[in-house]
Amino acid sequence: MFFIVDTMGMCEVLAQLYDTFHTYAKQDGDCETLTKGELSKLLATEFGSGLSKDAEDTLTMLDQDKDSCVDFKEFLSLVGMVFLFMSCSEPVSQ
Ligand SMILES: [Ca+2]
Repeated sequence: MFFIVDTMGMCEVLAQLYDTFHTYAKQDGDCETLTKGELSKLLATEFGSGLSKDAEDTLTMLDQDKDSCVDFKEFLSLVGMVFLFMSCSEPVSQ
């Protein structure tokens, strides 16, 4: 998902993020929020198995309104953290 950002405009990136969120959020019939199970599947599929083991901690961190689910706004916090991590992890070219 994140490797195609370089070739996409901002609107396309947001549309892709929205589509990805809803692909997982709709699995329990409520397409507006991710449950812990849906978040775990999203993390495993989109970020690799390492993060899926921490779904409970990730949900707690993202769940700003404490409703035990992650809405799209809260999901964007995760995306921002991943992009920040990726930008800090890239080697400095000279
Ligand atoms: Ca929430």
